[in-house]
Amino acid sequence: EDGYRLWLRYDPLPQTSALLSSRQQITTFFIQGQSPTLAVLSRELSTGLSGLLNKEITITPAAATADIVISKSNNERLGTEGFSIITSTTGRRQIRISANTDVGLLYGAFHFLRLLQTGHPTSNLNITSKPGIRHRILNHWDNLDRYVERGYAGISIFNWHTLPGYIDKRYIDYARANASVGINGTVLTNVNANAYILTPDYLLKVKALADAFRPYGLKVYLTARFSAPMEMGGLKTADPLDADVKAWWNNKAKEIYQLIPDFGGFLVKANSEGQPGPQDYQRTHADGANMLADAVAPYNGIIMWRAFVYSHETPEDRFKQAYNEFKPLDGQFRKNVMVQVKNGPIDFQPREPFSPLFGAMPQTPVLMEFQLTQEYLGQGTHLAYEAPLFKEVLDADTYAKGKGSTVAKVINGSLYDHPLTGIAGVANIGNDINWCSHPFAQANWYALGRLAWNTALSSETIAEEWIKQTWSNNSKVVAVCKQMMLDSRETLVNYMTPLGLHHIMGNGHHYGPLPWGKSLPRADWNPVYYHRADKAGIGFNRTATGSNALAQYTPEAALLWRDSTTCDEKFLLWFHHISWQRPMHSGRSLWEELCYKYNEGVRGVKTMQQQWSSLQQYIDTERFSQVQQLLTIQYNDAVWWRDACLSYFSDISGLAIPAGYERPAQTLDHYKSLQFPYAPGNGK
Ligand code: BDP
Repeated sequence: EDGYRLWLRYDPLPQTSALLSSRQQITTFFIQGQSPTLAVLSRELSTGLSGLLNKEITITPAAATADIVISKSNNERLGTEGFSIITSTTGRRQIRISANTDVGLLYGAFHFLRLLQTGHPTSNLNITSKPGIRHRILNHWDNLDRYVERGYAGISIFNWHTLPGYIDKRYIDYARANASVGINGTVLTNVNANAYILTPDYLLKVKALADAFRPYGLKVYLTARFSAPMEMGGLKTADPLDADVKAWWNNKAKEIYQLIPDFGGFLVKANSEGQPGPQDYQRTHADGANMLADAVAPYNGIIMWRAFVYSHETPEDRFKQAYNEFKPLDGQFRKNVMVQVKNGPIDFQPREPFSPLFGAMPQTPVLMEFQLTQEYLGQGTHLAYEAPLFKEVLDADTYAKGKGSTVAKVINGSLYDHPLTGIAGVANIGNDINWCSHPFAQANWYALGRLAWNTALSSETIAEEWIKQTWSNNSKVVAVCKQMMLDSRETLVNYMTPLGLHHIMGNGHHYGPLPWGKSLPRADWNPVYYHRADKAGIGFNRTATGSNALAQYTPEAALLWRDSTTCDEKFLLWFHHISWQRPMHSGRSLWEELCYKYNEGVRGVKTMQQQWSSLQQYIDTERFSQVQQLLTIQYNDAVWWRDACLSYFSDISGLAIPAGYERPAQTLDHYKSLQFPYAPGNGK
């Protein structure tokens, strides 16, 4: 058991009463019609059902005598991707899976397999389901040489060398896995884009992938390097208002759509971290986005234009820059443009307040960007289940149209009535045998798909589904793994960045603690910029007496954080510079609370180790040992984080670590001297 099968293992189910009745009930299925998607569906259903029910399941040409009937419906409520699953009892007892489209049927079949695999009785189903968000997309930060930026699971699964001639089985299993959780788009290339992907040879390779993915409802997108017309087209400029530049992109779009008629469109990172963009020509982000939007519009393509920008010159609080740049452009984008916003204002930290852009651009569809790959969350070695992080953001209230204007409602288009909606996850997938390196990291891929389908699902439900399919239906395994997963993110926050600390990780690679870091040329690349600890206190004052980033939120949303005495302590140091002596809700001083939290983090990892050990007899040896080894690394890292950070903050504040807590084993100088040459680089 090497983890390759992900959550689609289809091993025989345990003999519960629900299973016995499904087993009795199901022997044949019928599929109405024929298409590549239906062929995929048929294969999945026969392997899945035969495996789970441990008996031979066959396809039958006669609907009337089949136990499962898959057929098209004409039901407006289901839209283009929704499905219904109904156990009908009139006449012969049949399970009827219906949808308006083939891909809807495929989603329905996968859902049915999930129900079985998670132990649901199938004798009385009455389900209708459709996705709340239209574009549910993975963003691969994969370079053409297969190095994955911020990737911790091997090299890219996309092997440009052997494409288009060779279709690796992985591509198919990748598409299956995505379809099984409703992910319907994939951006194949890094946001730090390489123009070569747009050359005719590469486009043939992209076409081969698009053809392989199409039956699974998975559309292909690419990143567009803004300067491509110069680098590849020999033009003197990439000015978006220049007629030749527009013509170049129009022709490029035409060329792509001739090969790939359902090509999704482009994702663009422009004028950010050294990438070219419209501002190089004194044009706005809207000018740039609209030029590309016009090129793909005739083919129903979309542009996902990233708001992750921060200027090289502005000394302004980096927190504020995306909002300052994009808010004034609201209303200026074409209809097929979405602005893609990271969940928080800085950069995928273990905890961030939601980005103030959510809710602030009523006339623009705003697409959520989460990061599945754990750049700042212990990378490939730490167990960190991210659904609680995603949910915290989705459930946050922007108050943009009064109470209840959650980020989820911004994203699903309901708040401002936008039909174009999207959610993206920066992929954590590579060519490791088990795809994601850490066996538990697969859950983050799974969670993105499930939440994109339905933002109302709880982290608990998603964890439970995933565990049952990935590990076991055994109730002890489910209970223990679920607890581990649900606590894991808060545990990680505690040993890395408690109480609203942020961006105090190692330079460049972002692994391990570096709270003393101040060596980089830009102030806002340095940890000391973010925590601002001094003799008196710690934290970044973002209130009116500081950078006033809080003013970017609606007054009601800002109210949660504005007053340091009522501010949710989880976010305290995001917004306030606080005296070390300040009493916290617990009665401890801020300094003592910090010591307490770091120790809680270490304790949390120890608990996870014990929980995992208690499952040894229920888990296959290979995966058991993998997780066990990784938890040991995580434990040692948590101790390292705690001891390095507390040594440093103790030095700055002049306060000793209170009695009762373990002392750091080494001196501060020792922690400062640690080099970490093995950390995956930042790939720039
Ligand atoms: C940061 C990463 C960097 C990415 C950048 C981005 O450190 O590698 O290129 O975000 O999102 O998180 O563009």
